[in-house]
Amino acid sequence: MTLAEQVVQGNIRAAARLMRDIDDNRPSAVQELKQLYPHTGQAYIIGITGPPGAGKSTLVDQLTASFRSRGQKVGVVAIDPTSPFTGGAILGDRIRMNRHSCDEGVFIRSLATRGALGGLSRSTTDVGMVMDALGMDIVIIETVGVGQDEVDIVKAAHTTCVVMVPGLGDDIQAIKAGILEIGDVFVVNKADRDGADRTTRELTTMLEMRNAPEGSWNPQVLKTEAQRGSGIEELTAEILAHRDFLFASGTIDNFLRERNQRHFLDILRDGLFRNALAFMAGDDTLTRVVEGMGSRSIDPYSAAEVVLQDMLGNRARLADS
Ligand SMILES: Nc1nc2c(ncn2[C@@H]2O[C@H](COP(=O)(O)OP(=O)(O)O)[C@@H](O)[C@H]2O)c(=O)[nH]1
Ligand SMILES: [Mg+2]
Repeated sequence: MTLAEQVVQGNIRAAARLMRDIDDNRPSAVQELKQLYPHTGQAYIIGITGPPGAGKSTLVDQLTASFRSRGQKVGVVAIDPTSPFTGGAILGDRIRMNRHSCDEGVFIRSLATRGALGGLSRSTTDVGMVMDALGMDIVIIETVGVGQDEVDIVKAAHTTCVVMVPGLGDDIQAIKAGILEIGDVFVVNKADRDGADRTTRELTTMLEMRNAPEGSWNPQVLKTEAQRGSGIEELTAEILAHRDFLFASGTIDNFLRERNQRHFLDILRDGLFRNALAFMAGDDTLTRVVEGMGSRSIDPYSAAEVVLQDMLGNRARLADS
């Protein structure tokens, strides 16, 4: 039996092996993912993003418990963009999630690596698909909301929760509009700290100032204390309300179409880039281009066009530029 077949049958060890192969960028993983694909699309994906230390992992642990008590199986993908060798945050995640470690209905995976090719967003999608095919009803993706990679990751989630903490003060103004745009639910965690109400008010005001189109989802700002588990039921209910909205409004169709298009284009971009590198590996093109650029005898625009034309072997299909 292939790994994919075993995963579909609910084999947790096979899932873990396939995720390792994905991490290691093994070509065999792609073959398995092809087989897995028809069995995906069932899980509901929740993205949790926010600055480091906001309490995301603690919140994920509480949400996991909350969905488990509703009889749902939960997969967790925790992404830490720091070096895989520091281990700190990941170890922390493991400890925080420890109470679920004997629960067969919970599957936790930390991704620390940032592959040279494909990127974090690709491997997160792939790992999420394995959890989906394994039969997890809910897949929670925790990511530090800093860069474009992370924004791309949460865009793949059905519901995205942006986690903040009190006392950001004026910094809250510095939060990129992009973060406001991607949030379906906003959480002010550490509500036991001073300034929680103020942060909640500021966030609410910022959200109200957006010109959201008529009939679109209206994100709420909720207060939680992840450490003590307060506000978690309300948060779960809000996530489920957003899910209901997606389906009842038909927004889900557009969302899925856009997500599938991004997924395909991601893979295509990877493939093209890989091919270009492999194509140039056969000769000294790369060295010649770089040296030519140094003496300004070659410009990178023309060089890239030539490589693409040679690689694709079809000049007519390339757009004029
Ligand atoms: N005071 C307070 N501390 C919290 C709360 N939730 C989490 N923490 C603590 O904040 C720290 C960072 O939490 P963690 O979940 O690792 O944050 P992450 O980096 O966003 O994943 C830990 O020491 C948590 O125990 C809370 O509601 N109140
Ligand atoms: Mg964390």
